[in-house]
Amino acid sequence: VGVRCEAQAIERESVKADTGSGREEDAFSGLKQVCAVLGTQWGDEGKGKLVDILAQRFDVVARCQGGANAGHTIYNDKGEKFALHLVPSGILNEKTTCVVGNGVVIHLPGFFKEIDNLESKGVNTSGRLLVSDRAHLLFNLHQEVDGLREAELAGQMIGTTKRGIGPCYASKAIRNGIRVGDLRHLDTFREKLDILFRDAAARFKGFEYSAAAVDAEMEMYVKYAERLEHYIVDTVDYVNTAYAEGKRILIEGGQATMLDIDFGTYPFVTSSNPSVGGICTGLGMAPNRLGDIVGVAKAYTTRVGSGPYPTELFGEEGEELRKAGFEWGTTTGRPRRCGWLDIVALNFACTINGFTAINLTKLDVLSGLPEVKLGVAYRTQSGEKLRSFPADLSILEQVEVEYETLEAWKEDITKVRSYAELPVAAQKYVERIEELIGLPCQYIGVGPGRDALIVKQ
Ligand code: 2SA
Ligand code: GDP
Ligand code: MG
Repeated sequence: VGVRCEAQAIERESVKADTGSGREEDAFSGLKQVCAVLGTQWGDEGKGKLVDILAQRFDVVARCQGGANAGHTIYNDKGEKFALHLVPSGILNEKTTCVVGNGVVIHLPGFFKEIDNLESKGVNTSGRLLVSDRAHLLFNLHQEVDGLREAELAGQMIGTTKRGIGPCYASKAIRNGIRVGDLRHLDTFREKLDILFRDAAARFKGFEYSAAAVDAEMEMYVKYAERLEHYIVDTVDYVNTAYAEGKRILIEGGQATMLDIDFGTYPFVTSSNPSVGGICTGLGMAPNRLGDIVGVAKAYTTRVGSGPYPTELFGEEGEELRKAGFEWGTTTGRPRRCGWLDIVALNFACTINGFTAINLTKLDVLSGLPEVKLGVAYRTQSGEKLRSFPADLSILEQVEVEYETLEAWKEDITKVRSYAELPVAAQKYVERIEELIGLPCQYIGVGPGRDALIVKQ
């Protein structure tokens, strides 16, 4: 395995002693004080599951971008399922404090619903959930505008989650957004809301301005302001003080690099930076504090929403993967498009994020297929091999993918817990990926449960 692996091996060796605040030694003891878990593909790689597992070794789990478009499915030890959207996936570990950073956009009705749901399932969130005063509020009107924009785009629609994400980030960028901290100044809050309503009405025929609607929203936010008050903190100060005190911080990415507004398949992307830069801007954490950056990659690929997808499988092949992997959206229930693992896209994500290791997930889903394939290169119509993932969608839409076909395995691997017990064909699949990306697949997922993880030593 290439240069990236060697560098990582040396790094790991040098941090062996840093095992955290007196916790037991385990397979994760080598992780440094700050660790990020980021998506490498088009989302839904299984980031939530890894964050939930790692949360036991961290004091703080933080989200830094996105909003309730994210859907992170996790299972507790009793096998109960939790679908989280805004609340970080560390919430099931009662010793962890969860932070919603400044880069996140927060729909308060949804946020409180999520909290109520967690509480009803016996998860105590009290004092364990902090929200940045700098985070932007996402209003129902942003969701409405999201729907109107999609309708306007007709055949060119992005396929958003319609959770209002793009319009809320647009308000932030155009500087009439309303922040969590503004809930402390209710005297000027209505005026700010009124501007948002008027803006939407001026832009969209289908959006009716009414002072009564502004009043109704205002009434709701007066109540929310009271309920949210004890969650609001300066999370920049909180996270950096925690760091200075030696606390261990885990960062949970939402969406993924190929959906990044700068690096993804623009315009078929989300409106935030799910890649590594989003941590600095969305949490106020300096880049040199990041220790481990784990890239989560599905052993195949999925994409929900529109946009180019070179290794997509259609017809029965795609359907087979969708059923085996249960590939339906956690937030919207939409069927996910499925395809082979795309090494070109994965290498692009490795370059941008500087991953220190990969968590290869859902390897179990490939069991029983007649053969497995890896998309290893893109060629243009004229036969030219591309050096990197192209920005130009007209090129991307026409690339010819070069595949490597590997031997498949029939065995059910969901009970396997050590790398050596994996069928040789599965090992070869993993090792070929490592070779192609020059990084170790240190964690390998073989099922949705917490225990269904192989740590490759
Ligand atoms: P948006 O809503 O503006 O962020 O949509 C823009 C694009 O980003 C994609 N996107 C996602 N892709 C995969 N998973 C996401 N979260 C949910 C999940 C999705 C769901 O965990 O399954 O339930 O449908 C997510 N969030 C945003 C989206 O599909 C658009 O392509
Ligand atoms: P996230 O958005 O990256 O957190 O991923 P999602 O939770 O949206 O989607 C991943 C899905 O795969 C969830 O239903 C997980 O329970 C499930 N999952 C995660 N890892 C594995 C794995 O290794 N094998 C299988 N079969 N399922 C997994
Ligand atoms: Mg998801």
